[in-house]
Amino acid sequence: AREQLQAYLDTAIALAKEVGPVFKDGFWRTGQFAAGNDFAAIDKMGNEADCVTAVDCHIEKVIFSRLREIYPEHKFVGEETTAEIGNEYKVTDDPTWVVDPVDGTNNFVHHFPYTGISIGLTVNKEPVVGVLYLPILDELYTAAKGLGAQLNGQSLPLLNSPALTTPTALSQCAMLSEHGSLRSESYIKSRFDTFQRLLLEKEKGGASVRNLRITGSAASDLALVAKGAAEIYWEAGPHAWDYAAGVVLVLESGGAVFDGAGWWGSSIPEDERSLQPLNIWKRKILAIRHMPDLPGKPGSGHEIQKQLAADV
Ligand code: LIP
Repeated sequence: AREQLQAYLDTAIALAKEVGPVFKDGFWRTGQFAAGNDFAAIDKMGNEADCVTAVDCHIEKVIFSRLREIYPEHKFVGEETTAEIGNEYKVTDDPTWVVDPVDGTNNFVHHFPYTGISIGLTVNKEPVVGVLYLPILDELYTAAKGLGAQLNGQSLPLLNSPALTTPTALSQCAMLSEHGSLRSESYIKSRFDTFQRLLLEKEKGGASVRNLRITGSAASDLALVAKGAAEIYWEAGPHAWDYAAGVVLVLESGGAVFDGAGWWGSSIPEDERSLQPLNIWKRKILAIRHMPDLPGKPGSGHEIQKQLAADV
């Protein structure tokens, strides 16, 4: 099984590298003002905050056609293919490649560098392989279950000094989140209410995070947690293709992931881990770095979970 996972991982890495040049080239040509040419950003269903580009569609096609050649019996779920067929997909136990050809499309269109190619694989519904390539930042994140996580070949997390990696209070934690692309008052309000709570709770005698960052790419957020550049990522609403690869990066770098039903990760005591496979189709996710000294154990995620209880 180890060899099989390594082979899947190698395939995903080769594919990400193959489409990297198209991504890089398209990054500077694509734009919101490129109307009328091949590189114009197109709104999905009239929502300017949710767009697609020719590069998204091209990369997804290349990745899926290659994967179909190599693994004809596998299943495939991709952001653009799914959009084309009316957002329908089936989740089975079969090996399933879950791909976002351009995660952070808004960033791509605005030339903001946190945008990349996210390739995940689930087996028995469990995410087991994750590759995220951020071509503009020259960062290739790779991970497979039991095989560890790496950034450009270096093991993650990058920081391994206990003093640097283990905050002892929520107020020492940097948090990443996203406000998503839906523009309805209730949706935006619920997210900003949560942000407000997380930043102000200390004023009411509770615990607040140190700061909040929004990169515009869920996959990048998870990679940043895996890397050691932030302690927490939370989002309600992203799709499975936004974070199928990223959760493997977090889990394999020693972090933990909560999907609304339970916790996963080697840093969570075994009897506290969920028995169900991690459900990436739920569109709710909380990922943390390994923080054993944070109050509210086990797994230190409980303290944060308490703050996010209404939302996760
Ligand atoms: C985006 C995510 C982002 C989320 C957006 C959107 P896309 O992915 O990465 O975190 O908040 O709703 O799903 O659509 O740019 O690939």
